[in-house]
Amino acid sequence: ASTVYAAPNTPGAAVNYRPRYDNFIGGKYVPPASGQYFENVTPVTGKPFTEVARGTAPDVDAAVEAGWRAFQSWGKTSVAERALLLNRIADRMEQNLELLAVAETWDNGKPIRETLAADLPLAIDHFRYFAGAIRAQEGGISEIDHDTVAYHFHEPLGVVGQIIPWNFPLLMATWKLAPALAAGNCVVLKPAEQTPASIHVWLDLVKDLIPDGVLNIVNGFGIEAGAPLAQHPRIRKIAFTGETTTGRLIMQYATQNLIPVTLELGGKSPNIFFEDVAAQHDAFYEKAQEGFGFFALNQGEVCTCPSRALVQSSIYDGFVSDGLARVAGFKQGNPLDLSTQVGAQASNDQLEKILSYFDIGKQEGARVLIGGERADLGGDLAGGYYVQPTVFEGQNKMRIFQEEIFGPVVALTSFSDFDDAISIANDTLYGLGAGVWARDGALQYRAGRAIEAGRVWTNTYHQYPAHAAFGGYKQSGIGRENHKMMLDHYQQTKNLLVSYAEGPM
Ligand code: TXE
Repeated sequence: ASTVYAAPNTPGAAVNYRPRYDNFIGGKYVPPASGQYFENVTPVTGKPFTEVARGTAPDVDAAVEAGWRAFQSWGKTSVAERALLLNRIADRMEQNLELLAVAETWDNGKPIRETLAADLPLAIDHFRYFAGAIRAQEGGISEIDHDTVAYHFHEPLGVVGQIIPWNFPLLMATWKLAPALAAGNCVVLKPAEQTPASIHVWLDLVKDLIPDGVLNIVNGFGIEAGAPLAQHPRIRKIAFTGETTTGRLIMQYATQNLIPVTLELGGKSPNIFFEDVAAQHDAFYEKAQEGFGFFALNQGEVCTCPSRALVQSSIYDGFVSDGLARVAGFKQGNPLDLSTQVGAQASNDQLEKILSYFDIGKQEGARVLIGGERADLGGDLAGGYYVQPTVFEGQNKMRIFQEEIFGPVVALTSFSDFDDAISIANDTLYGLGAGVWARDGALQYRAGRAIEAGRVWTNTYHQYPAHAAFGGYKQSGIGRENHKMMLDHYQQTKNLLVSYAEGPM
């Protein structure tokens, strides 16, 4: 018998949502200026479970002001104090892992085995990593001449804006929050309107640890709350994760105030299987097969989803038929069931977008090798947003190969040789992730260097350690997340140029 976690707000539940969440400004929950709230729906059943403040420009103003008030002291705290805050947040999360995992699964639809094993542990480690990174950071001194010294200090930016997507609500918030707070900034954060609730469950757990105004949360829609935040004349930086077209808008907003932007945008990542993978049907071959199946991880709602599979023609038939058998074995079902591997898409809009790409793929002549329909799981789940893991076979000029679908869908094609593989891989607007599978070391290296993407996994995929740089080439974004180099995006350099000479210059 498998373990099924109780749904929130039912007997035995690990977490109970409040019926309503306000904005969080200056250390307090504050009703929205509009007086309006919007429903938050769980993708597991398609039913509303709480309501959330519908924030607008006046709420953003109040949050930015609260941030600046807090910055007067937070910006001058010792690195030890900031590291301690991050470590305490991590500890609190670890003590409440199950609660947070159930909250995240309910809000987003992703399987509980993922939230327990990946989303939450990665988020916890992220806080710990930046607690360590900030303590180890050092400035620099340039000796200009015997009596003259240039000191270089890292100073925080001030109040920064952060706009979060719905595919990894807690982890994406953590990716942005941990470095920003470590560097001494205050934050105004806007969660995605599809998944605002788990962040409030998290906030309820940690808010007593955070000085008032250091973290402010304004809920709401992109145009009503996100745009006023990104355009606010008093924020010093905007960080965004979401669609490439929205990223373009964010950059335009940022030009109004000439502030830096970091953008984490879409992808159409190639996953390339060279022929030596199938030289033996051993553990390595199984690992490569697992890598092929990763397109369905997190229901494909990952910016680095390996959504294009490129398999060398000499091994194509056998490799693909083994891959399809694996996909057929994926267990799709109730996301709160510990044995479920594929859960629900995060929203009805996303479900409809994926279904429309099923039609597009079929119309442009791609062949459905498996899946290709909405999944009807019946019972309580009948109203949820479930899609069959799907493999399309076609060629790289098709829209299903060029446009981000953000579902458990892979577009599969073959290649003849190395040059063909690289030219297909790079024939895309995007450049976020890629996978290379090969036994030959020189082949791995040459492919990794030739692919235009910020992260090339080699003989692995979907690993997200805190200390490996992550970010896009081409239209997949600007800047990096993770790794201590991320601190550069949240700090500015103060140079003190001092003469200790007694006499005239
Ligand atoms: O994204 P948006 P959506 C891709 C994925 C998905 C598609 C659409 O392909 O199907 O984008 O998703 C806020 N000013 N990704 O429409 O609009 C919005 O409220 C300021 C890839 O949800 O980019 C939310 O908080 N903010 C991706 C956030 O931006 C605005 C993750 C993301 O929403 C805004 C998510 C505006 N004008 C979607 N408009 C990834 N890279 O992982 C929207 N927002």
